[in-house]
Amino acid sequence: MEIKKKVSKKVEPSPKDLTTCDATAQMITKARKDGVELIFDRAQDMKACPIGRDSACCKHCSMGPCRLNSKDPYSKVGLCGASIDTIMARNFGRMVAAGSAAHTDHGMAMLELFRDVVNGKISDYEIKDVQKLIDVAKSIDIETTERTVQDIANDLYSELERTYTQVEGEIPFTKRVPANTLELWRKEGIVPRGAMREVMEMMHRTCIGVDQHYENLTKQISRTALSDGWGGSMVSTEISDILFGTPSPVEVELNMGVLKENMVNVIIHGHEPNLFESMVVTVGDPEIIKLAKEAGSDGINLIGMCCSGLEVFSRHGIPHAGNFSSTEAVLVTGAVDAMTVDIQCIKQGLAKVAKCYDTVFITTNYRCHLEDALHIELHEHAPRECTDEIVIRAIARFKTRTLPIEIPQIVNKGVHGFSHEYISYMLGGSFRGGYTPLNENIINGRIRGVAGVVGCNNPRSKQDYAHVELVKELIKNDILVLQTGCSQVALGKAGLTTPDAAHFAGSGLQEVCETVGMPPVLGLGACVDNSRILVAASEMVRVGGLGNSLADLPVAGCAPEWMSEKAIAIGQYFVASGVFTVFGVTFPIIENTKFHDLLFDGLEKKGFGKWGHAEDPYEMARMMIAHIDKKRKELGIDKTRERQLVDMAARRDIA
Ligand code: CUV
Repeated sequence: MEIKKKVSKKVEPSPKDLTTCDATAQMITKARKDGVELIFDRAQDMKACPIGRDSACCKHCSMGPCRLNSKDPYSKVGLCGASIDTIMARNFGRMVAAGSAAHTDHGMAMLELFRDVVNGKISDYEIKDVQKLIDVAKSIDIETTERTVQDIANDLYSELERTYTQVEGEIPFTKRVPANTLELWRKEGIVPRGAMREVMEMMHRTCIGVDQHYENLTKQISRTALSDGWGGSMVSTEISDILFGTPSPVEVELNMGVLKENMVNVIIHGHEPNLFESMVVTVGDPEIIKLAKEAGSDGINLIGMCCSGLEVFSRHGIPHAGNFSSTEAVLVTGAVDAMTVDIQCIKQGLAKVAKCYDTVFITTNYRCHLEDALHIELHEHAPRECTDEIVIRAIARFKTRTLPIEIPQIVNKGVHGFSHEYISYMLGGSFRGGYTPLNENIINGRIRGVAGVVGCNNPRSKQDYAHVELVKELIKNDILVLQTGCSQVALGKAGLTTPDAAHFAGSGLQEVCETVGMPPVLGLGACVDNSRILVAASEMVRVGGLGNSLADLPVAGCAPEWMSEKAIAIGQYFVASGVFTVFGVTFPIIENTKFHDLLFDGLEKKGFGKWGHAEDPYEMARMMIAHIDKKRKELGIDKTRERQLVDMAARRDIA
């Protein structure tokens, strides 16, 4: 182990101030002892640039970078004359373009895999969920009666390819958008044509000297984001379900205690489920298991992290070790024999921490290489070549382990894997499937509304704290919470994703949860699976009684600890779809500017959703509940009800 002693210049904050995750805190302490630097340390050393944070800086040409005064934003303009609104809107647009591109490129990779499975070029994967194939095909008007699976699949491929490559017209999944919402998009000229076109146009329009009106830019910002939510991401979710199976609820184990000292521990971190699916086959191979046992282990222990983990833990019951802020910390255990990464949210810092603890650190995707990582590329026509080699290298590392191992002995259990199809089945049963019971319970007030709480960790705020406190407040106030991404890992670790957690909910939501046997917090999968929330919300409109557009629903969204450009793209497609969306930590737009007013107020007046921002989770809850109550009132289903505060005793209880 090459460990360099770090000379600490300042007093280090207590690990308990950096995270509410006890396992991560334990590993921060160990890393400090070992002299190993983690993201938490870098967050102390590197202060965020205040001008960049406020988006008051433009570096779209070499006359600058131009820096405006975020305290007095209209006092200056850039060299070309660009105003603060233009600069912020362009920066925001590029964040949306980058985030949308990430989801969309991932979705396109899944669709290409599907194409080659269907045309027989790839034989290691197959169509696992034929019913889902038929349902998705029907939803975009593909004829399915008396046709072969092959024929339907071929048509589905050609239709969905338009999501990406089409240059004129509307992307296929606009057929799922409630009529009034779609009408608004058409009126505003923001129905996505194809994701590639929208991202390209967004980049063009944000170049020096092109679109310099924040209102016009905002239209393309929405159009680009919608090509992600109703396009790239939605295709990714649907195709992954068709190929690997639609998730259904299963009890899974979370937290670092899922590592086993006497086993070969292999962690998969990233976003694309194809590698993971092949890895499941590898670790089940008797020959490979034999090799692991010959090396003196009790077997191979496959574990997921971040969104990769969320894609598969409900499909295969594979344990999950933690979310974004814990990916370096887990290596500090010394127990990880190999960590493989593919795309997105892969910290470059991982390579260095892996080196300190002799973990084999492997990149597997041609799009994502890192210095100091071993690259073993996954080729979908022969995925086992990659996954077998990874496990063989992990076994070799197990055999030569020399470092002391410290695994935090914490394992939490949660029920995860709720697809929008399962929610329909669960609430109505096979006799009366559908969203009618959900709508009825919202109308009768047992459920006050629905919130999507999603997104990352950000070391600028205490890990998991805002996720957990916000969700506790929401369920206490009878708001059903749907989750994706790192947020649901936070809630899983906090024990709120079990049916038993129903007693932390308000009496109405509790009653519904107990009748159905469901948790008050439903984990729906990875970030791309936010599309499941869009589909569920559209079903709520279709079933009736809650208005005619997505903007009428008593729902709200939140990413309390966001950090990625992907989160901004997600937020914008929720806002453009009609949802009030609150972001925590920080927001890259200066208050009291015209662009801020448009995003935080003006869009709602036009019939869209709007943005909100707060750093405190209780304030986020207040804003979301107030919005839900406003929508209930507009629908005429409001009853006077007091907001319930979680008192200290109840909070301790939940923790
Ligand atoms: Ni795609 S985008 S940190 S892994 S949720 Fe987690 Fe989720 Fe954000 Fe990344």
